[in-house]
Amino acid sequence: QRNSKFTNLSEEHVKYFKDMLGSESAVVESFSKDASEDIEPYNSDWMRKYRGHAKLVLKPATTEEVSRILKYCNDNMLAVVPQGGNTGLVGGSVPVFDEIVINLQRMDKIRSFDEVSGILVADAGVILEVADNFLAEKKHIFPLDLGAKGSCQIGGNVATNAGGLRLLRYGSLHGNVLGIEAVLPDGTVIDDLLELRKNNTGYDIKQLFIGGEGTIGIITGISILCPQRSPAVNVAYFGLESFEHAQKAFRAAKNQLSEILSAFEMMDGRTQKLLNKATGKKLPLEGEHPFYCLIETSGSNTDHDSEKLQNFLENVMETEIVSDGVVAQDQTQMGELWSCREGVSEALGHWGGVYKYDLSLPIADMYDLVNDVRDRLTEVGLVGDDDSHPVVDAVGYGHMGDANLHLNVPVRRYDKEVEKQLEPYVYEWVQKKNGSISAEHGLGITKKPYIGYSRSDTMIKLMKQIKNLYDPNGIMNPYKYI
Ligand code: FAD
Ligand code: 2HG
Ligand code: ZN
Repeated sequence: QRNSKFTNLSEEHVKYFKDMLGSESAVVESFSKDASEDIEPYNSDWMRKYRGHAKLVLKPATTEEVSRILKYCNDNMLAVVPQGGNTGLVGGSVPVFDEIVINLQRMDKIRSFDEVSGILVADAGVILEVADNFLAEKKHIFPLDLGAKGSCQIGGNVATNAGGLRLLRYGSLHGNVLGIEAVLPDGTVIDDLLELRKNNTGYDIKQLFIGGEGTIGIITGISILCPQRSPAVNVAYFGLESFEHAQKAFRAAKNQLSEILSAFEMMDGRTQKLLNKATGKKLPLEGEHPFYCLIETSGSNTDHDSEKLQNFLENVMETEIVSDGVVAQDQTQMGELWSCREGVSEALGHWGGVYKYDLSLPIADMYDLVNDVRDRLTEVGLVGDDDSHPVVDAVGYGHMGDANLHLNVPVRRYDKEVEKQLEPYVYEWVQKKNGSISAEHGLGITKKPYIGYSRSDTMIKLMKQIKNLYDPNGIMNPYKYI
């Protein structure tokens, strides 16, 4: 149900925004029929699972413009949805009804970089890969990396508190983001773009925006601590006999590679098989293995790292922890090995749709859920190789180093019967293990009804109080989060 407290957009509103933003490219609208196709990409999400009905997209180029837009929307009860690269996986970045999309893509400037402290200050709309390439030239690295780096924006990353492939090494954005510039719905600019590692002067309000998913304000700039880029990087890819072997490999990697270990990712054999089926990509190892791991090391001394990695490899082969493995010999091979992990999310969409569950679970129990879900779907005859079965398979992969499982159920079509088998079953399973129903993707619209499986009534009440305090009219990304 569209909330009737929100005003319907009128020609007069559109004219106001056009006059304010001036530039043609800053406003996309579908009041005139020929513009309706242009607005389509802003109305549908990366998974093509959600479709909104926005008639207006605004692309401010400055914080001042964001402030004026939000103040006008708040005064006129016009609902809005902040949008970055629109790569989010919980339907948070697209409108549900006719909310105005405020897209940050024109706010794309690096503001400053301090080579001594490693602190980067940049507009929220800078693409993650652009930021990382800029930092590479300065021998630094963005402390976050993920498969959507070519499209997602650093503001979107902060708004979702994205985890990704480097969290094991560099920690979460809650620690790395040092300052935030954001605009509240009433137009107030929060200028907290500090470049300090330490600042114990009261509540750390920026933390509310990290993972706030655009529900209390729009992030327009961030300052972030960026580590030195490691000159020696190695990537290895292993085949393993069982999930127990994967756990042993993780322990061995922590033990023996210790400070140079920068990623430890897990993919089950079914994931890799489907990647191959969907993309035709040849897998790095001969034969099939029930599990695969990808390990990355990053350090400052090539000889030292190579020796450590060599010893580790010898050890895990001798002790039969891993069955087979390959180490990348150059940059191209590193990219090849990484693509076996980074390409998974997109490949699994090949059959038509994917039910995605992004979960934090105790590592030891993590994979049992994938088996249980597959058994459950198989028992009721929903899984099969041909078109008469909606489900292709149930697979598991993820950031094993962070105890973060991605349970994916690729389907030929979204199907109520499949959904009924999966939900709330998966959420109840996770709750029993004291896990989290959203490890890194956020709540958006997908997880909103299920927050109670991971948060107590008291916590939810406090969250609602925060929402009401910052956004009393409720115009910011309505129908989502809580
Ligand atoms: P959007 O999708 O545009 O927006 C996401 C949410 O943030 C929405 O609620 C939106 O309203 C809000 N928002 C966006 N910008 C702002 C802003 N400036 N101010 C306030 N709110 C804002 N996530 C992980 O954590 N780890 C991964 O490894 C990972 N891998 C991925 C791989 C692929 C192939 C894809 C498609 C996605 C992946 N993601 C991953 C999901 C991840 O959340 C997003 O990719 C990314 O963080 C979102 O950035 P975005 O700019 O696309 O934001
Ligand atoms: C990843 O780690 C992303 O690849 C996406 O977080 C996971 O698509 C998914 O379920
Ligand atoms: Zn992930």
